[in-house]
Amino acid sequence: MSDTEWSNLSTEDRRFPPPPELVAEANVTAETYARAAEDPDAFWAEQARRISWGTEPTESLDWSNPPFAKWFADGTLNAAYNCLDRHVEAGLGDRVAFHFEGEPGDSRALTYAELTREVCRAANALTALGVRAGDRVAIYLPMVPEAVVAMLACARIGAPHVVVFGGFSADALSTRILDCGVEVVITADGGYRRGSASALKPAVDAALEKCPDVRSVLVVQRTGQETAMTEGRDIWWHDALAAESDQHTPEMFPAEHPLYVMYTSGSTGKPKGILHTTGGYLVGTSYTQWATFDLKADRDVFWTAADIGWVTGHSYLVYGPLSNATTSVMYEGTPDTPHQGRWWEIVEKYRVSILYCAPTAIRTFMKWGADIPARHDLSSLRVLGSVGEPINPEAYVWYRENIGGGRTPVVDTWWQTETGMHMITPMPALSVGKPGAAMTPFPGVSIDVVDDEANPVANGHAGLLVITKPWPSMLRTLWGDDQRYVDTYWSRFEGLYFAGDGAKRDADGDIWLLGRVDDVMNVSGHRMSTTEIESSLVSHPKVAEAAVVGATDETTGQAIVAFVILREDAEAGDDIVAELRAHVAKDIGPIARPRSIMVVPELPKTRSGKIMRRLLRDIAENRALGDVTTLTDSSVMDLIKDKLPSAP
Ligand code: 6R9
Repeated sequence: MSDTEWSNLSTEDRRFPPPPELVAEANVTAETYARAAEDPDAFWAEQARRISWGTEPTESLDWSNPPFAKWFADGTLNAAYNCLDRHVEAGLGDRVAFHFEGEPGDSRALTYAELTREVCRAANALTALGVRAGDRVAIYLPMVPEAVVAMLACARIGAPHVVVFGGFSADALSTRILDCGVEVVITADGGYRRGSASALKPAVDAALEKCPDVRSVLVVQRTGQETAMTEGRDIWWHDALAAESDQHTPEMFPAEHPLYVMYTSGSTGKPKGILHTTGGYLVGTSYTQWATFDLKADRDVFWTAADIGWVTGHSYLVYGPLSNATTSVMYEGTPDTPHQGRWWEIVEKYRVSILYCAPTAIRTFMKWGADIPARHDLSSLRVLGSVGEPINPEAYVWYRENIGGGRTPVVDTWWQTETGMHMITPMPALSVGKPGAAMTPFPGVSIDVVDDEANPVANGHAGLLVITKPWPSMLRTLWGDDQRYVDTYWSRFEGLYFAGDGAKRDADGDIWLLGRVDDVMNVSGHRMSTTEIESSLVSHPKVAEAAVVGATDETTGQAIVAFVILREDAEAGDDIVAELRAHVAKDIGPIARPRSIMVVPELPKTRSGKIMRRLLRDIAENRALGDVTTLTDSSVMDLIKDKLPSAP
């Protein structure tokens, strides 16, 4: 059996055609795909006209020095102007840009006019601190509007921002500050999380002990808690902004001017600083947000329930929505504070029409039970999105039925920090949805599934996901490490971008993601996808979440070990393990039956909701735990170990 012959036997044949009222007003039609396929360069040049340029670009892609792409290279623009001023100039100043909902229940609406003035003040304040175009600024904030203001102020003056997730440690922050040569940091006293104020500033103080080059720290006051300020270095954000004018003339920057660096963990070694530049990134995020969610900016209320410290927050909470003059919701806290219906209360309050979140959130809501969303009026919702991991068919159908009232299409969007924008997704007003499948390459994007020799696989087969042509919002390199960029993404196959994900094409040629290639299991010579076995477990009525790993096994090479979280109303019972093993064997085949199944209270996750299977493998193989610094909550590993009867 060749390395890329996967055993994928599961079948899913439920289908959901698009609702007629969406079809009648579809943003994207079959003709869009045809036009994009015929001439991708011309197609992207057409999309570039969504953006307001200082100097219009005369060409789309410059691929003369692969794999280092340039897009719209002779154009100039200002990203903040595109997200703010131009909407105010067009008479949309009074439109709400953000309905901010704080965890304690405070709320605040910011119009485009107000946001523009705040960003101008902040841009002036950064300039006064000596920040110049090209200087990197770190942003370490909770989910508050100032995070958006800070990002756009940086963009406005051409200073690439480096947003570090507020849940990361002082160590993670200092590593990123040092790698990126940051001299100015924007943070807050603290933020609200799980019902109480949690401090942020002490982590900055600790991080900066290792970062002597940081000369200024702007501190947003969010919680009002006691905060130590270092004389000569720390300044309150509100004082700095109050001292500045709310007028600022945006400078036009070349399209390839760096917009931001976002760090993402590699499978080995230090985090990778993904570099995005201005023109292509803005065209890509703007067009995809409009197309994938069938956005009607004059009436939709859009909610990306993701942290700003994740690429989803950058592309679909900030740059995409704002460039399209969208009204968005921004929520600070956790979904169960003060009660498990908080999200649905927010949907009802703001009449949210498009909701975009991660499968992990959906599975958590499944665990809590359908009666909780049922208590709220969710009739405003018309499109639902998913991102971050493969969405199990059962979670997809639950989402559609219990959140979307059985009306709403679900778009499962596959993309990466590196791609900057959606790359594979159905279209809500066109596709006949298949639960669990991301389905179709985005118009103007070229995707393939190949075997180990880079040959495209036939329909019905699985292999490795590659991107075969450059796209506007692709990463340009890894910060300070061109060689690692080439090695990581462009060396596996000549001329193809290697995404690191497994995928299969079904009989119709539609794409199903199978999980990271480094998570793939090999059991008695069968290459098995963690995703498919997890989906089978989640399809059992008693299971809310599942994580599957391959543990070394003397006879089979690897053995399937599963960790499951039961639904809140499920009776565990003594025979649950036998019941679940039999269920998988029946659903997929005896080869997929897990060797052992452990019922656990929590699973280790990253900030973007990805299960850290590496840590579960450590447990399954009885090893000391590896690095836990990117876990949202490192105590879950103790919780899991405590609950285990006996690790195999
Ligand atoms: C946006 C984001 C990228 C990795 C990616 C893949 C997984 C994301 C997915 C998905 C299946 C989807 N992933 N979306 N897998 N279906 N719809 O998540 O970026 O944090 O860089 O992660 O996430 O494995 O390679 P990032």
